[in-house]
Amino acid sequence: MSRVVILTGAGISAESGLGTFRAENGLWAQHRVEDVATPEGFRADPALVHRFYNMRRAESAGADPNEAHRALARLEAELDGGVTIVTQNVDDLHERGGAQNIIHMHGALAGSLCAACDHRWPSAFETTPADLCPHCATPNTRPDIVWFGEMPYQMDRIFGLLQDAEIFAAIGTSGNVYPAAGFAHEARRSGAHTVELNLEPSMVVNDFVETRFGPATRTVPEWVAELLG
Ligand code: BJW
Repeated sequence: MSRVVILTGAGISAESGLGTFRAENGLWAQHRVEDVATPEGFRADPALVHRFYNMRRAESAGADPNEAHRALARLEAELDGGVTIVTQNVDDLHERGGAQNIIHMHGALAGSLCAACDHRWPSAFETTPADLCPHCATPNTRPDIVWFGEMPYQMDRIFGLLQDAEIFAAIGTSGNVYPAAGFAHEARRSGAHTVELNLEPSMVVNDFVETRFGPATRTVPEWVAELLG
């Protein structure tokens, strides 16, 4: 077995101390999604959006990868090129946990993007609306994050991987946000074994043949150990 595609969401970083989005006390309970995660919100109040992502960058820097991140890195190393992690997360805990083959489909806190010319560059730790784009020199710096209404990154590559996958796993994601929520359906239609690892059933649980419920720091190392036999 050598083609494993793993979709991760906020739940895999929850036990590292990073908040999820849709929990009762989650990020969307504290901030209106329209204000901080849409291009319209950014145009209306760029300072608020910069503050929100500066806070997220600081929280991410203060968090450490957990056993679930490290188990996926082990799987990737031992299956030697057969594993791709497609993460919706904008933190860098997969990288710091030792994984290498990672697609950040919703962007990354580590990146800045020019809203005027689309130039991308490594983000400063703290950003402001006055920051100039190093390419076009206009003050249109925004976080390189995929907001609602925007096209997630590397979709052609991801759909190619889903079509070829032998195993598709979704870890710690609620299945509320498309296109990621449709990946299990796509992979299963193409013949993959689909497995959900989550604290509770997601919105798309019926697209999975196998389910494992519990905290990611327990279920993911167990699942990886079984796969590696
Ligand atoms: C644990 C755990 C533990 C907790 N162990 N588990 C109507 C129908 C269909 C689609 C649409 C529609 N209207 C609009 C759309 C499109 C829209 C969309 O999906 N809207 C929905 C709300 C309906 N999507 C878009 O706009 C996307 N773009 C797009 O569609 O482009 C067009 C296109 C067409 C065709 C093909 C391709 C593209 C863009 C979406 C961008 C999402 N951006 C965000 C914010 C930016 C990132 C950031 O600031 O960090 O990304 S939204 C937010 O949700 C974030 C996340 O990546 C994303 C997913 O959240 P996630 O990770 O699932 O977190 P939670 O909190 O929801 O769930 C946590 C889970 O963990 C739970 O299940 C817990 O149980 C679990 N858990 N602790 C294991 N210890």
